[in-house]
Amino acid sequence: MEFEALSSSELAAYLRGVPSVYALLNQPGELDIAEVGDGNLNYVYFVSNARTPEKSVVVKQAPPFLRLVGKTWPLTRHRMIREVAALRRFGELCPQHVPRVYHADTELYLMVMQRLSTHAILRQKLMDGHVYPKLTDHLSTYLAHTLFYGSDLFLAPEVKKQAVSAAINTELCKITEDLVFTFPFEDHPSNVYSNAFPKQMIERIWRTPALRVAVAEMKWSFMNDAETLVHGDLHTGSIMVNQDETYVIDPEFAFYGPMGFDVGAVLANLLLAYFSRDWHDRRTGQGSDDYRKWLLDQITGIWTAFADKFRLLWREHESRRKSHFIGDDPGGHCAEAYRVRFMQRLLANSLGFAGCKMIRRIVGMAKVADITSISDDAIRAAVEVKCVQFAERLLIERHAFGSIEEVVELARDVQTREHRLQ
Ligand code: SR1
Ligand code: MG
Repeated sequence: MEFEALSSSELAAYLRGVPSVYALLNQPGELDIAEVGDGNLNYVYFVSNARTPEKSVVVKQAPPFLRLVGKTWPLTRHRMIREVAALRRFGELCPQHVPRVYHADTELYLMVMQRLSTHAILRQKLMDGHVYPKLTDHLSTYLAHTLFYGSDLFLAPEVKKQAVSAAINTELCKITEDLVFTFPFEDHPSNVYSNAFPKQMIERIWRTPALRVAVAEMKWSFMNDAETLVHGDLHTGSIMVNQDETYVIDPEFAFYGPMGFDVGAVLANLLLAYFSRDWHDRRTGQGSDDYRKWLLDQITGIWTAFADKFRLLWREHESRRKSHFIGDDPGGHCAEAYRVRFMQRLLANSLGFAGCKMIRRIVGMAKVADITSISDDAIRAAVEVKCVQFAERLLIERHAFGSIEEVVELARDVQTREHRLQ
């Protein structure tokens, strides 16, 4: 049967038949229902009790196609099962930063989840120049807990292998393999270049061997390094915030992959926010350097606090149980030396993934509002060129950065200097 999105009356009737949800909504007489999905994949509804609107939930349903494109891009609806499983797992590991799933329906590929009614999508708030004092602490905690507890650093080998196989997400991984690592770097019909984006820059992306090799290495890592359960799409549109709380939503791309893929996504999207700042300052009538500095401080702070928290979890765990990796190690010196190497490699990987993710948002088909909302073609192209120049350096030089401070220094340099196209 052909898929039809649920009408409000169909959804209301359905929810009335789910006792736990009906109770959460305070036994509603009438429901207010609005379809609000602006993501690329699914339908999303806000549902609230018409009499007591604070009693409210979110319903998310996966259609059998990619919503961004429509029925000509079919997708199995199984992704909803993956998303529910990932939300539940991340919710166990980090409940303060993951919305609760109240109900999941494996026949309608639908879930009912916590409504974050006092929170907003981080991307839009960054564009508007808002500051979130707890963001660094919250995101670093989320990353440290989810990435550490899903990995072989914590799980027993047989449990980890079971978890890897249970999280296989072939279809959505293929989207990432194509749209993040392949199509943006070749002359592909799905690419979209902004009006004034220089042809020279497009050619440079296609024809710089060191860049293409670096991207191939990152793609290999994405496809082969089953290190932990990653969110898989952790851009600033997947993060909801207010002054007190931070939630990570939408893990339908979750699978066992490299830790740096999530860290890199966060860094990449903060960097896109940073490089597009000139325009948004102008648009919002702001214009102080303080906000640029705050964005760069988030990049430094999130990596540094993440690395500290991750190492702490690792050390604490090792103090209770012998490491799988080092074995007998009186004094713990080898374990400490291994940790230093591990974190250095993780930083390099995160930077490589960040580079791919920045370039895909500039030349690939799925873009971000930080950039697309720039209505002046010349300004947009100038921002895009800076993003690509910076991303290229991240990819090619990722092993040479000794610290996150060096990355931020480069960002400042690319932002302030007039960079000629070579
Ligand atoms: C075709 S789907 C495009 C993108 O939307 C998601 O948010 C992922 O980033 C995916 O690559
Ligand atoms: Mg999403």
